[in-house]
Amino acid sequence: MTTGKGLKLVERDARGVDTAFRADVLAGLAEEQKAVPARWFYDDAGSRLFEDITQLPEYYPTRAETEILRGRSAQIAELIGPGRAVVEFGSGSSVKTPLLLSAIEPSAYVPLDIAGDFLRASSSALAAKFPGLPVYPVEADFMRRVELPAEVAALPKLGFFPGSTIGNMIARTATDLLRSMRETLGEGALLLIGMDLVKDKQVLLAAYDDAAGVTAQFNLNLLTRINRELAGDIPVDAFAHEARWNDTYARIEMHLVARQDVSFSVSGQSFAMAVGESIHTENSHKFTRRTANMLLAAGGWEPRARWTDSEERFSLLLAEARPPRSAP
Ligand code: AVI
Repeated sequence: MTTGKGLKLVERDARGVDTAFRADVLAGLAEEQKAVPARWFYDDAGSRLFEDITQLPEYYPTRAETEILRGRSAQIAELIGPGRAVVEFGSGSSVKTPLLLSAIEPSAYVPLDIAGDFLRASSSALAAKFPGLPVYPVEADFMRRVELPAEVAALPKLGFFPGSTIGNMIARTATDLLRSMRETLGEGALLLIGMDLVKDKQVLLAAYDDAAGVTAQFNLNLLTRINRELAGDIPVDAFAHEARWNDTYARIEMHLVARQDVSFSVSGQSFAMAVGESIHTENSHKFTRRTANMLLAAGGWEPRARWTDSEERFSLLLAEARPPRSAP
């Protein structure tokens, strides 16, 4: 895989198969607790289903974070100040990104995303909304340090990572990402990051297992994608969506549970599952004020400010990349 402007990030074999997808699926299905990384949810159908999830009555994070960005824009702007290059980790949402950009008078906007087509489409929509703002999309894997465009090199930076996407990573990966963000943005940079909060288990379970079954479709779509792209014959109807609360790690887990004994093949390899066995497809960690601060600190970021929505369901944190201290 290569990174950088204009280079292809998805490696495909002679038959057009995404080799990283195949490697992750085959390795994950061979594990005792079968697991597929959540990033593979987002093909076209999966991305559309995720958009639908954000509109569900049970799925509060998007509304809660938007409420914070709208209601606290003056305070957020005062702490961030004008003239920063906003570097968004991901293509940007059509609602949250404009709210931030109109609040803080930035001097440039740099969205980073591995999915080039999506990046280009959302960047031009945003450039049309903010005609005076220079937009420099960069097609890159932001899990590693990214070379930012020369045009923003001298500008102070603000990283933006909304949605509690950090919660989809285990602590080690989340720490690595925060460190990479620090390397990408440089010392003195600020980071505005969304982190979903620990709350009543029933509220959390409903958010990940909605009455209309959209989250179930989102989860099951992964099997449809595997069948289509990796020559699989998984009997999708033989699996059920399940959301579980893991109290040890304070996270919602999504699983696809076999409703009967099943055997299937993917890319020519055979697998079998007994009734009740599952494929673990996602973690969504939930934070407290302290665990959020601890994670930020582990990644080299000092917490500066924190806002929550009126029902204290979701938090938005502002942190600063300070030089490491050698003593307490
Ligand atoms: C993208 N991410 C922050 C979502 C979450 O809440 O963990 C993905 C999601 N999975 C099921 N519903 C939403």
